[in-house]
Amino acid sequence: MTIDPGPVARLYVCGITPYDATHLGHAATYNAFDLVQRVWLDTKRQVQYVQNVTDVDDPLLERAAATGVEWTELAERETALFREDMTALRLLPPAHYIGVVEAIPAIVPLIERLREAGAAYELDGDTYFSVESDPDFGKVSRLDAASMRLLSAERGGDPERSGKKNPLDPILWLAARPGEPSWDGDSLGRGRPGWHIECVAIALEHLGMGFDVQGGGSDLAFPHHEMGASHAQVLTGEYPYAQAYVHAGMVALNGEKMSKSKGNLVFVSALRRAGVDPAAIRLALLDHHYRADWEWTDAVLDEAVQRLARWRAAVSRPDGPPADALVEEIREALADDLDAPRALAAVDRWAVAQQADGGTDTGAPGLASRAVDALLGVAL
Ligand code: 5CA
Ligand code: ZN
Repeated sequence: MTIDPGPVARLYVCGITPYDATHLGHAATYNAFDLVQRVWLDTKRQVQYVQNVTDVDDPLLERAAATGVEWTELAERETALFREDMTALRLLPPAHYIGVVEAIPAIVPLIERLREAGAAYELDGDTYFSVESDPDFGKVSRLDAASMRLLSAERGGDPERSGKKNPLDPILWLAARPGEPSWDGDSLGRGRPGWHIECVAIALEHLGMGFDVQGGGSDLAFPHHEMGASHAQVLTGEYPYAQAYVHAGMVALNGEKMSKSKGNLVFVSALRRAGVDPAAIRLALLDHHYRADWEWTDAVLDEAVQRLARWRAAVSRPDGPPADALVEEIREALADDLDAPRALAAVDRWAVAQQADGGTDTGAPGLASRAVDALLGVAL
């Protein structure tokens, strides 16, 4: 797929649900979109990058209740840690970092408009979106009905609930439950928003329809990005919601997708505390193509640590072989569907040549180092 934004590129990346620390799966996904941003900046575009934080949601409320912490406190603590981790990994921050709770006043009127348009309906006080109201429903994930149904049940939907028009219909507004936080929803009554409409409200407010890239991990293609697209397309009567939906592969540990619900996690903050250089963590992530599913192992990190040492040794020399071609190779690799592993291989070759016969270009180590920093986010 070719993604060719105008002078102002618009990027929305789904943010974390802050009930636990950032693991390497999260980091890999945000690393992928950081590369997107760097490529756009390098090609002289401005970037409007928006990210949300799902600071109220079922798993967050459950974790808070189970650990006896206020849900707001848990969300604040984990969001702060996420931001520290992202800074340590040198991921460029979004221009707008928006919490769902602060977006509720923008979410409510969108749901009301969907209801007025006949695209939403009430069920025992809750409000659902009717997927059949969008003629383009299904175009994001291109899945068959059976797969959609399966994934809906796995990923926060409730296809088994009776009374729904279509089992896939997602919740827009959940009526207040005892003991759970709720907000004034005007004509919707007290309650809290459904997951997909949250991201839509934030994206439409800060980017508008037809933005360039909606990003996230591949587990968000359905239902999250599919439903978000439908909500927005029905709301505005425009198509598409995003020009491209870009999904990063899943990082596994011990043969299974790293996930907070399974608990098979390696945390960025734990590695940092153990003294691992964040630049090595980033190199470990960069050594996998963003679309690939891959497995985190100690060997992956060891190789990255060694590579970082080799690169640092190479750029610390007073001179070396010319690096202009290297800069172009990195650029070309990233322009080719963000082929970061190919970019790393190019730097490896330069570093090997540097060690082998030196070279006399006194500007080369500095140029190589600045290119690796600017294009790959790794400070040497
Ligand atoms: N708050 C929602 C998005 S609005 C959410 O999915 N939060 S999350 O904390 O579960 O995930 C944050 C991001 O990390 C998502 O893009 C998700 O697709 C990605 N992600 C989660 N687990 C992994 C994994 N094991 N490998 C790669 N990416 C992952
Ligand atoms: Zn989202």
